[in-house]
Amino acid sequence: MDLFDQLDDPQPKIERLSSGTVLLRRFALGEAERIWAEVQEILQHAPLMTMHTPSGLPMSVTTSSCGRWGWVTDEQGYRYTGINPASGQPWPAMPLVLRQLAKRAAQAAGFAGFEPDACLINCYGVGARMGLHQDRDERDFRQPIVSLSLGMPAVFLLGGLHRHDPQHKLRLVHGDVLVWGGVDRLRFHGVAPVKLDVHPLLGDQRFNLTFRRAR
Ligand code: MD3
Ligand code: FE
Repeated sequence: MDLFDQLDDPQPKIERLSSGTVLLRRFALGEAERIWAEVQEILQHAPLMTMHTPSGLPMSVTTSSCGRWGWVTDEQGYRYTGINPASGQPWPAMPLVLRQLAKRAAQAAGFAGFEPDACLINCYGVGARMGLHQDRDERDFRQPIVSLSLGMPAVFLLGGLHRHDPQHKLRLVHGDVLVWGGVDRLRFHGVAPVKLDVHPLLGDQRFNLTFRRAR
């Protein structure tokens, strides 16, 4: 697979990368402005925050959540909570346009009946990254994860089921949706430091929304 083929091609295209991993290129492009407006509304009620890993290190990504459950990390560990620790309030509801996008993407990737109850919102400025990790704070690993990229491009690192397995690089651009499930659900993954490539809608930011079934 060529990392930089189809650079900025606006045409939607479905690519199965492995048995449980499907890249829906530009799947959300037509709705991206509406989605971005919803994200900004959510962030009015649940502002982005810098969270700390259980070992006390600040993450370079700032985060918020919407939906019944929100993902948090602090000295007590990684987990989902029903209350935003910054406000003491429940997380904002997951807007219909987001929930339906996630369901349609999961369906298109072969995971019918996906009902997300959590949406983690990650914001990357220039230089922000996410180290190699697995997503294992959810209860049922038979449920897939749907990820939507908005704004500046990023290079996504897709490893295997073991930390030192070889990694593939994948360039994700505005409107791309990636769906993971089945045998790929516990693959290690991360994001390389984001480079400046100003986006017309989001400016010097990259947002990633991950839709999950937490409980
Ligand atoms: C592969 N976020 O929030 S989402 C995360 O771009 C996270 O912000 C990245 O990894 C981001 O946990 C990438 C794509 C993703 C999500 C879950 C996965 C890839 C995955 C679970 C298993 C394998
Ligand atoms: Fe992850």
